[in-house]
Amino acid sequence: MITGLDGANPVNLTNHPASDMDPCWCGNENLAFVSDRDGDLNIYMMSADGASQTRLTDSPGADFAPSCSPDGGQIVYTSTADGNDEIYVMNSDGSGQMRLTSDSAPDNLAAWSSDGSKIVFASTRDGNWEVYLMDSGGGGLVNLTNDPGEDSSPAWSPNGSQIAFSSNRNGFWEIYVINTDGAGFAQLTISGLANTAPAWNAAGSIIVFQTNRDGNDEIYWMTSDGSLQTNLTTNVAADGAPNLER
Ligand SMILES: [Ca+2]
Ligand SMILES: [Ca+2]
Ligand SMILES: [Ca+2]
Repeated sequence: MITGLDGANPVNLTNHPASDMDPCWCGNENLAFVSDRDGDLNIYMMSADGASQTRLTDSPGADFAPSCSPDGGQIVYTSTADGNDEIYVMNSDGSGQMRLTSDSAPDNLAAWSSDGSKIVFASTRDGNWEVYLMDSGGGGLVNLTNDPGEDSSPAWSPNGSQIAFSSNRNGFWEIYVINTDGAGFAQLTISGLANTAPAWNAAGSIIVFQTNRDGNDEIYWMTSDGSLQTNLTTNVAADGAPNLER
């Protein structure tokens, strides 16, 4: 689905009987997405009007959670092709597929920094879910969250200085931010319910997220300091996994 920030006029782009999910902008004209239409989960690309749907991966495992590089030239994603969730990178035409992580724990939900030099992802390799940074070539690993609670759903701010993430470290899933150098930690939501899947707008002024605070999953937006928390979707069905055009 594509909608305006006021939630008006959602458009169904894929309209396919298989499950299509995880949409991600690749530049302003193309979207990567995930579908099981060919039997198992693979990553596909289409233009923003839904045309030219092309399969990029063909692994025997599940390929999912695509995130396009800022220049649109590369996609980082998760694949189980080697037995557990690992982070891979490929060119946006599907060529040059390369594994970046190698750990028996799940590694997933990867996203690029605004300059394309680093990748953020989530992993349980240190015993519980943490948010990690690494160089785009797979080196330079840093555990950014390092908390006994579960920390996941990392989203990089457009200027590259902050990571928004969701964590249950205080008993409920809430949205937090932290600077990429580990300073500037702040809790943005205090709802006592589930708040997950944060995503930034292009200006870095707004964070959209998924919450069940109104009784079912809705998409909310707030300013990046946590104020003005507002419902964007307002319907009784589940709405999830927001992703803003950059
Ligand atoms: Ca696959
Ligand atoms: Ca792994
Ligand atoms: Ca943790």
